[in-house]
Amino acid sequence: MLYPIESESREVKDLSGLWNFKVDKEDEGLYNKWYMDRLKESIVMPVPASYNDITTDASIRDHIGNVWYERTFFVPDSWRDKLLMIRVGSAAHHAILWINSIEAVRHRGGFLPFEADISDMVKYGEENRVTVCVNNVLDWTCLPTGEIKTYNDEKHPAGYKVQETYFDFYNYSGIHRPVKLYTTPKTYIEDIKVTTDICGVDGVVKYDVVVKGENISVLLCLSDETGSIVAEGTGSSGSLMVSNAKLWQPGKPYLYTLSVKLTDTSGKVVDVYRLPFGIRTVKVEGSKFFINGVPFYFKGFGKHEDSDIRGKGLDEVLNVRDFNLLKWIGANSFRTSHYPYSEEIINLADQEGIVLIDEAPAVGMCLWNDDEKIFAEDRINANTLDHHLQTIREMIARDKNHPSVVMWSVANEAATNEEAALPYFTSVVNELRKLDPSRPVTIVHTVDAARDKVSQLFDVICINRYFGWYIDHGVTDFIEKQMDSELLAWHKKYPKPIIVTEFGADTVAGFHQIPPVAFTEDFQCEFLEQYFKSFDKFDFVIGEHIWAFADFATKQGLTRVIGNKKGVFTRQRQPKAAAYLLKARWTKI
Ligand code: GCB
Repeated sequence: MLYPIESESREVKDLSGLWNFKVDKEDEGLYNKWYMDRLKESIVMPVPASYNDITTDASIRDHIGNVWYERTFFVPDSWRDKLLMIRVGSAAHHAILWINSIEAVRHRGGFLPFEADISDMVKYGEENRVTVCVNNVLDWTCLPTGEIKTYNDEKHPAGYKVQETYFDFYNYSGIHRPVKLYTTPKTYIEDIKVTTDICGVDGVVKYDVVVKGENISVLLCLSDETGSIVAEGTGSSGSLMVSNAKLWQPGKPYLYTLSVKLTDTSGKVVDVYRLPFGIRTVKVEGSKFFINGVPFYFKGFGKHEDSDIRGKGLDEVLNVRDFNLLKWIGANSFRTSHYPYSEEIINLADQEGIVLIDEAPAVGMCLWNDDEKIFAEDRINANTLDHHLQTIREMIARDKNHPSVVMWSVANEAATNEEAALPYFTSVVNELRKLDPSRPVTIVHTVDAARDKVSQLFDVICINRYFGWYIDHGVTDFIEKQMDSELLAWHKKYPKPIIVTEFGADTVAGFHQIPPVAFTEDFQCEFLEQYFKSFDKFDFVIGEHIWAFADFATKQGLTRVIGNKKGVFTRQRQPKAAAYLLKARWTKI
């Protein structure tokens, strides 16, 4: 799936802005066909943004079910002989979209784009209407998984409903990423796939172009950052050589552009798409992770798409700030915990040379209770797996060409100690490797090595550990020892590279105490230092990702005082004391 761009043959119209919005409190909109007409008694709502924190009304923030968005747009007459697509960057979590009352597309899953050909639904040279019904209910048939709990007891109003989630971030909802209209010619480039290799000092660029239409020739032209042409070719698949290639390297990115042109039998150019990409290789060998043949050590964070007021809505200002902070602190990577982030963020990572572990939205697959199974007929079952496989396909379709994406993560903290987790993740990993044999695959663990049943499927082991926080809370003295024995146990069972993808302590900015106690900035520093003592002993530890980059919103809970405070930066993206400690460490490694 290609990102919508402009070219001499393509136009893009961004429908971001203020839309009409209505909460479907009685769940009647579908039944009463609200999409047939303008929404009545709507309020104004920005797109892209989560709707939860924008109004002052708790019943909107906490609504479980459908909400409706609507706006009008104009389609110029000049688009009449083109293909017109509508593309939603993401809508959390499920959506149905109508154009002028005609259903154009439905989609399940809140973190990946979907699109539809609406050429035959719009009125050219006139005003049109787009209506989107967005639903935020999570159940066992989708990712992330969740369940609705309904109370029928004397302590609650009859039928009182709660959306139960098993993950630790606020269930922000709404249209989170831009809605765009884009045109292509009727004969067009539907997809491009690029994989790269290095041969001595040269780069090898293998490409596959999917074309919609017949009697068409495909021309390829590869140019460097100065715009100079470095290779040319023809045909819908093949490979191009770039002599003396400049590699895409962590911290030193270099992007080439592959221009794909379609010409008709008379030689006239029909469609043009320019794809930025980097030449680089990734490989796991022994207990090392190589980028371009050089061992790579992951320094960075688990993050969230999260900020004040706009929740999970795309915010380019915030994103650029985040990348500036990552560079300032000496980080080279992050994990898109716990779902695929916006394409705009991944584009930034390509441009800024930040390495990504791209994670599927499979989070909360653990009940933290040994007496109950989550991989079970009435919970994570064949329907969940179908959706997981679909999500993997969509994630790879979207992100396959990004040099910054060096590894896929199939899930965060699943109950991989359960028997049924093995066939489940075997299917997921098989699908992933079939679609993309070029990248290593990982899973992020909470279980311990002795109980894990799935890690033989993966190239890299990722573990999240909270010694001194959820275990022996407030005690930093044994962290090093606890971490040592944990790492050695994993290494003994699976001699593979290990990244510690989470370790962190809630820290309220401005709290200080000496000797340190939990929740102070002093404690966060002392805590992190103990982990580093352990990591630095083992050469199979190939990375440290602190939880978390910044403070973020969670559901309300006894352990969360207005959100999770494990950020090294505040939610407003200002440093806590630990940021200086990390900067000192990471600029040296
Ligand atoms: C974890 C989860 C992460 C939580 C974190 C915490 O293990 O992967 O989503 O936010 O712990 O702070 O509890």
